[in-house]
Amino acid sequence: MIPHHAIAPVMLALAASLAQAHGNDPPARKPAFDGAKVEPTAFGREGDPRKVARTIRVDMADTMRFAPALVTLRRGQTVRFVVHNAGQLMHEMVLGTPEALQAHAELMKKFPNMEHADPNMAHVKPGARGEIVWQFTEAGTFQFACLQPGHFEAGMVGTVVVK
Ligand SMILES: [Cu+2]
Repeated sequence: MIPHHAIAPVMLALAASLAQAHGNDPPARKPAFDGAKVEPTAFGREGDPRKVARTIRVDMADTMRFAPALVTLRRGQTVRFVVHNAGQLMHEMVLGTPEALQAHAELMKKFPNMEHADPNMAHVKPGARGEIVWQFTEAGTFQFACLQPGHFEAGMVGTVVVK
């Protein structure tokens, strides 16, 4: 039998790491831009903050809408989205293909506290603002969505057209 005093510190450490992985802690911080680590996707790639050609303010509200809900860009442009949350609820802006966002929304329903902090997303607390710097390397029609459980289904989706 292992004495209790030997187990307690282990249990505490385990509880602390679980509390970090779940719950309502501040969302994990995105690492700084590293060009060597950028992975291309069907809708572009993480943008270099030094090469931003355009800044677009996006407002999110508890009406489950983005404003603007339609953004038109040129292929190759690096854009900084400055994402404001004017609501009382947590919101987020996640860029992707319609298919990927749909799949991600399904996953969020199953795992509402799922931790994710990728370059294509900004989680924004009420009254706060976040940022996404993204280079749209492919022409096409893409989307941005709030994947907080129920928000996507309520219509919190916008469109990015890259020409
Ligand atoms: Cu939302």
